[in-house]
Amino acid sequence: MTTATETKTDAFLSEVDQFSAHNYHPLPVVLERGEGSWVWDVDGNRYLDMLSAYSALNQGHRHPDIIAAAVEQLGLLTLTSRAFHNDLMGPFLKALCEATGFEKALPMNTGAEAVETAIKMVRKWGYKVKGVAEGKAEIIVCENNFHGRTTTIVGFSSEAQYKDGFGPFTPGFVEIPYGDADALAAAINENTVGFLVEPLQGEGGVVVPPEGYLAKARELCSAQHVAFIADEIQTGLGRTGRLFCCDWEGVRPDILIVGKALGGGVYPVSAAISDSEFMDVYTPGDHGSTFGGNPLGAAVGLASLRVVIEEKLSQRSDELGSWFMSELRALESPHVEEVRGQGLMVGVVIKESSGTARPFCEALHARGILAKETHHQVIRFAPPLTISREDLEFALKQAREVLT
Ligand code: IF1
Repeated sequence: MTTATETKTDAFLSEVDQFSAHNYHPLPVVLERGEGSWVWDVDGNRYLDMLSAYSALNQGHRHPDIIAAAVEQLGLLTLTSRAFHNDLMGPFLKALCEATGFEKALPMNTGAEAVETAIKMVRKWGYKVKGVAEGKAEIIVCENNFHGRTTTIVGFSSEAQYKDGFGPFTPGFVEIPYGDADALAAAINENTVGFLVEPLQGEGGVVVPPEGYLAKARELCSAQHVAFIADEIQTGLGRTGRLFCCDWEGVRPDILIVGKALGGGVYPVSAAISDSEFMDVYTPGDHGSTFGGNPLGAAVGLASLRVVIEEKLSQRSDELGSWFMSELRALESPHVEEVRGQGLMVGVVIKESSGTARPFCEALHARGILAKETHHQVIRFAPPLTISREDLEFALKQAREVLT
């Protein structure tokens, strides 16, 4: 029951507390509407969204072109399953291949499914093409990685909590330190089929690897016949100031994984993308998804991709991100250890002596800015790439008050 002093927010929070699994610790804000970079809560407060659903909203909330494409498709056909064809999947995958420069794409829904798609693809490629002995395939992954929440994926996480209580895990993964090309060189052996890496670690705390790392890793993989698999689910589609973060070092992966913003914040759309050498290991019955490649997702994916390209969101991200980061650095906050990132993927690292990042996020919330901490010490700023300079100035003003 809602009493006079109880807000609508309080009522929603207690309902969720009662009926939802307790697998999250969100900020106590209940949103009911969004437009562009702004969201409104159930009590009428307005906030600037500086998280954009962990980069799934690069195009902003309810981008008109994406909504129009979704609405049009809702009036025609939404799901066929892959037992039949639909007339949107082809155009969507063609556009995706053209934008990324690959020959083929396999559509899924969530990021974790696309990662699993890449894992299965590279294992089968290892056995059928590279000639690895049955059951011996190894995939090298990085410490501090985040690739999703399936049992296989959490099995190669270095974060104790992600695995605790969820074993036994899938074997065949080897962990090396992130950003260390020598460690990669040392870890590769005749059973290595792939190297799975985030070109910039998001959940790991917005960790930018040393310059030249991706190019060096690419070289090592090419020399040893190991597939370079880039998880660009969070870094892709303009987030870091290039269409893909690997573009910063002119690196073309063998398998590119995209998700999040491919669905424009409207619908889950992901894909594993590669040339035929890898994709063609899949034969009918090997892999699939009820919803992957469905016409609604394809229409949304096509529109989402177009918006990123036509509105030059990579360039916006690069320009606004550079400016935003330099302004944050210029604050010279006594609480800030470091400001790091690429494009509009920015991490503000709070000094241990100043506590954790959480109270800073709460203070920002109170000032109309939604941001979320990651790895205790890092405030992550990742607004929609469509954000205006004025709105980013507002965020900066609030950050200044909270940090200094
Ligand atoms: C949550 C984190 C971010 C990802 C990369 C694959 C996936 C993700 C590089 C899986 C997903 C999400 C998951 C989401 C919050 C978010 C997140 F904090 F959990 F780690 F962004 F940093 N590869 N990241 O970042 O994609 O299956 O979720 O579609 O609440 O778990 P998914």
